[in-house]
Amino acid sequence: MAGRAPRGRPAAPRRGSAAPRFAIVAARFNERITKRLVDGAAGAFASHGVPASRVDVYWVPGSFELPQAAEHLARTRRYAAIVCVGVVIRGQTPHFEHVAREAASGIQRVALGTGVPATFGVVTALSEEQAWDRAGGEAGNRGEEAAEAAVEMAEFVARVAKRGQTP
Ligand code: INI
Repeated sequence: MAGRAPRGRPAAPRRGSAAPRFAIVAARFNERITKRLVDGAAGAFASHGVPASRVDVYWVPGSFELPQAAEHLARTRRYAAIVCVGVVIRGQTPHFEHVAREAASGIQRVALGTGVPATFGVVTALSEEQAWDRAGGEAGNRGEEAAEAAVEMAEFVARVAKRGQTP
């Protein structure tokens, strides 16, 4: 059953050099669908008051490479959070499970290992139709949801750092 991530409290936008910067890492495999996820993520950032000039988009070959790129970006300490988007479709490859699993666990490992939130906007679908549904169709947009999560997690990290305690 398709579900959507619940929306969190919107982060108050900050202006100037203190305003947070975000990265979107996008997998080129199934590029036409992934572009919709990038658009969804960019739209969510805009709706939270994050200007496009503070969102950098990076493309990598496939979802397997998403954690590698996210790790490099996280280590720069330039980003408040990193959104990873990609599309993995079963049937296109016998290594669907490997790609999907490594993308998911690798992205989580980046977040836990660096302390920079890295969110999962990877569509894992049984067919191309299902993938479109999750990229701005009937079942929402995983890129948008991952950007929403990134804004909320960036806000969480900033609050904890400011107060020195869990809010
Ligand atoms: N990468 C994807 O993002 N989605 C897929 O569906 C996919 N399939 O089907 O193979 C895919 N494979 C490429 C993989 O992510 C790597 O780029 C490749 O194995 C090189 O490391």
